[in-house]
Amino acid sequence: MSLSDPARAVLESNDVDGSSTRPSPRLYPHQWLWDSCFIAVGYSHFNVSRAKREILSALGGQWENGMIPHIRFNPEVRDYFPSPGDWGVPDGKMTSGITQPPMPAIAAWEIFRRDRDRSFLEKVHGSLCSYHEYLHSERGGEVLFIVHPWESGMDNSPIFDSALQRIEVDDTLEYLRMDRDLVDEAQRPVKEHYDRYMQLLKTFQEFEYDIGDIRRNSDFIFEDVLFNSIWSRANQDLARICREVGEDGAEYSEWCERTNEEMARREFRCYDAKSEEYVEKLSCAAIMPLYADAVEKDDLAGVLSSIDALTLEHPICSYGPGQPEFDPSCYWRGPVWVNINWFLIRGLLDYGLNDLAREITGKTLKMIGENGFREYYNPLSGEGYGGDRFSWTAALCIDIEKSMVNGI
Ligand code: 2M8
Repeated sequence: MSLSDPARAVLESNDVDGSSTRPSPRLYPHQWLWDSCFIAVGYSHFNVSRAKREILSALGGQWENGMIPHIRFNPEVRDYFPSPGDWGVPDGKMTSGITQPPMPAIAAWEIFRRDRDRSFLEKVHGSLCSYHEYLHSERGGEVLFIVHPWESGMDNSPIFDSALQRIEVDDTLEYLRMDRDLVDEAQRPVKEHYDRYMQLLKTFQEFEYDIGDIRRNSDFIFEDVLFNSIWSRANQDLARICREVGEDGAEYSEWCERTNEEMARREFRCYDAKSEEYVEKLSCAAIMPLYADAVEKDDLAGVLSSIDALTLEHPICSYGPGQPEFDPSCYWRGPVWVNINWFLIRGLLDYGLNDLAREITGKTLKMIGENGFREYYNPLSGEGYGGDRFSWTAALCIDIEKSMVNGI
């Protein structure tokens, strides 16, 4: 039985106002950047104008300096933490003060592939370019740094543990978490992590969101392979968008090349830019260079062995089993996430590794079919955790099912 119909119902039920979607009804009641990009990819298969509105709404939160924030708050919803007040961003904007993996150009290109509507690209092109200019000029150019684990989207991945440990927490820090009341606490980040997430928000406010000052003074400055692989791929797609609207996108293609070269030189390892150490832990970030087209065809052995090491009964783990921090039920410390499987499937197809892509596609759809549209899943049992009726699981399930039908 097709999963696309129930998936579509999930998306429609999480719709807020005809132009933005909650990642999940109670746990995440606002609009998140990369969630909306995945959601738009799903919508592009059955309601392309709704897909466009999702992206336009996410871009609507863009700051004057080009940064696109990772959350756009719905002013009518009060029960999510941290609230706009906790972020204290300049000019009282109703957004967070950090970004997320730079997916908008990728989503815009996916939408264009469905209906070839150039006027949509013309509408988003300026905003996408200024976002990429911001990332390039403010976040390090070739390989970008992130200033908070939330920017990676893989919030409590053990790859961030030692960088976070450096952060000293004020005695006066006080906050109330909502997520503990909604899902099992054991499946969420621990207090030690939340303290540090919140301490970073205080640092941002202390430096009035000036990224230069934050770069010099904050204890968390991290160069993540997932974020950078998406950055690379987004530059490829932005170059294509530029060509469609009659502009020269060569600069973005060059940025993509340089990021890929530098990631390869670093053997695709994440880098703690504060301690100046490579992170040797295996996480799902390791598969992302495939999606960025950053791996030479002759050098595929390394990434294939990472895929193998991340594969249990239900592929693929967000963090490698066998390492001490692996936990099959805790958020980004082991569970399967459908967006990561989607990147992997796309990357494998781009490299012509169709058998493995087909195998992972089949297992992903089976896992969703048996366990529902959950936020994340146990890689051993397939049990679903976290938010239910999770939007990006539904959206990407539609896309994955389509690629299956189209004959991989
Ligand atoms: C999770 O992150 C938010 C903070 O941004 C949270 O824990 O409350 C992450 O899984 C992130 O990748 C995702 O975009 C967000 C909404 O689904 O939830």
